[in-house]
Amino acid sequence: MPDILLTHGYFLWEDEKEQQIMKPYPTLGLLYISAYLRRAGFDVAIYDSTFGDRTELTERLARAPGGVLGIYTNLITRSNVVWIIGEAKRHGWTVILGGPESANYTAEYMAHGADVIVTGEGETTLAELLPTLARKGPHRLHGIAGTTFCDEDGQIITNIARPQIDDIDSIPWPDREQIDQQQYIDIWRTHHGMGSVNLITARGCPYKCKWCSHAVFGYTHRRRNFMDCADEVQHIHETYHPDQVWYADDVFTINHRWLYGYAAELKRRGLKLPFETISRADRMMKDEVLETLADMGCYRVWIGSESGSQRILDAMQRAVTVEQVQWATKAAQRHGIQVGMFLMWGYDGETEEDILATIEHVKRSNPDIFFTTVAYPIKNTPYYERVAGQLVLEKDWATATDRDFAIRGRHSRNYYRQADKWLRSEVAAFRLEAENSAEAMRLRGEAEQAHTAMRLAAEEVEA
Ligand code: B12
Ligand code: SF4
Repeated sequence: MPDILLTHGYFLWEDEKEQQIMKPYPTLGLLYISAYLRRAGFDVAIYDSTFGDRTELTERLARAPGGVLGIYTNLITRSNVVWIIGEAKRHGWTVILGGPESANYTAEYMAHGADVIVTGEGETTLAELLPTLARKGPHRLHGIAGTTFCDEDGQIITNIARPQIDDIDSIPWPDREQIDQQQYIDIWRTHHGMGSVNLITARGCPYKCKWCSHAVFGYTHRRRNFMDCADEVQHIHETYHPDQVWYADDVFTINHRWLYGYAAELKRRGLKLPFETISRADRMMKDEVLETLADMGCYRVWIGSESGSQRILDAMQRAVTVEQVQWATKAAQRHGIQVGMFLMWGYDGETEEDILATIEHVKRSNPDIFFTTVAYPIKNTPYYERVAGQLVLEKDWATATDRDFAIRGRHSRNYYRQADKWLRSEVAAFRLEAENSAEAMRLRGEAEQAHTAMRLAAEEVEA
């Protein structure tokens, strides 16, 4: 039996929405943990639930009762994780949780059977925790920094926080050999013509956007040495032959000096893999940065644009201006890089005027693609604290997610659906104006209808 079996609660074959999109990536956190623990001499196995199913996982737990199971948790997997905990406990396993979600709900997860919750980075904590668990069991873990557990009297004990790993270059690369990385690439290739592999070049983000969860890395920002990143990309290229990579960093262009050094190193090695990534407009405000990205093979950059109203951006503490987003979008496109934009409806204080400002902003920026969401409060974020008094959760905690919170007094979901239609029709009409004025006019009519429907829905509230 391995010292630890790692898994996560995401099952691709149960997710009909994602099966339309088909852009799965492995959970890097588990792969990092596996690599670190194996290097330290532990025996680690991974059950990658992305391509697995519940029966197979249960069989695995039943086959070797009494082991240690580590589960990655995030916002959308709560009900699955609760189910896995139940199965694991039924077969006598000790359950450790980690990742951004369990850190926010330690008491709730423990009430559902979890033995230990790890907060923050998992590598060093697990390396200390596993031998202690084997020696003392799950109720005498006093002093193991970064953990919460239940003592012999049934008291929940939270140990001191563990300092973050100073030198992230000391951590080995993600253990991609432990999973079927090829299956991810094949799915991408079948559905998008391009096989893709994800990697990160940094941990954490120092910005303080109020709705963003910093449960794992706090507000630190630690970058890897660009030589080591180039080695990893070269290894990925030579081992898996993907057609592209995805830098899953929070803000890929945060450090320009690093970016130039990294780009030069990739160039020196003749490595030009197309890639997409996420950044912030204010960290893309130089042609040199965009030229470098394009030169490296960047074909799409995603920007959290959120709102076209400066008032709302400021309320979110985004630390960016509407003009910066517009400039960065146009400039990236000028350099041949597509821009994807994330937008958010319904942030605290948003008015119809702000919604109109967002529509005008999207028209003016004209990104290649944009996605919208209705703002939801992730536990332990400043946004959550701000609306905490208005939150209503109609589902049972174990089957809900933070996305299911209704915010008392906020406009209804229908209101934001209409706002979304208004935006999409306006932008589509704007894009067609020059070449197909009849279709543009039809779309404008649709936009007007949606706007009217939104106004009619203005009195409907969420809870
Ligand atoms: C890339 C990314 C995505 C990608 C791909 C996800 C993937 N499979 O790789 C996409 C775009 C698909 C995505 C989607 C979503 N994401 Co996302 N995503 C990220 C991002 C930017 C990087 C993830 C990553 O690779 N991190 C690097 C690794 C090393 O860190 P880590 O996973 O946290 O792992 C460490 C620790 O958590 C811990 N640990 C992890 N697992 C375990 C297990 C055990 C047993 C232990 C002890 C420890 C442990 O140790 C690890 C190493 O130190 C993070 C933010 C971030 N910087 O982490 C957000 C983040 C995880 N996403 C988030 C959200 C909200 C979402 C969505 C719900 C958004 C939405 N509205 O749809 C969806 C959910 C989709 C899904 N299927 O999970 C939130 C989660 C908040 C929360 N409380 O759960 C985050 C934290 C962003 C944020 N700052 O708010 N995401
Ligand atoms: S939204 Fe992006 S920039 Fe803002 S704090 Fe989160 S990761 Fe950082």
